[in-house]
Amino acid sequence: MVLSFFVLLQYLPDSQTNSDEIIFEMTTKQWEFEPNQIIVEQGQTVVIKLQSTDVPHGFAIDEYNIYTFVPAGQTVDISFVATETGVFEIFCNIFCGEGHSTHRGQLIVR
Ligand SMILES: [Cu+2]
Repeated sequence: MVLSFFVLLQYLPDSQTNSDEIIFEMTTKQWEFEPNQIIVEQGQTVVIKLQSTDVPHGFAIDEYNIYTFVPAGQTVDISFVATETGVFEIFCNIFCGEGHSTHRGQLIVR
């Protein structure tokens, strides 16, 4: 009985999620993300290769607890599993100049 419960816990996540990985190349600059919208399927592992082409920026999605710093001119890899469906705001969380408050994008998980 204990054993079968343990086995169920071990295998349930695999049967419910899709293990696909999807990779995006994205740039960030004053004051936009390009592309500024990414669309993925629930359960996918999302990898975003994000390059800042000017000053330091941030990449944040509150609902996914993602807060990443992107140094000027560098590329960082951001990876997460898209567990929750919905429309989520991507925003720059590092002050980057006068248009900082409009430095936004969108993640759609469907
Ligand atoms: Cu910014």
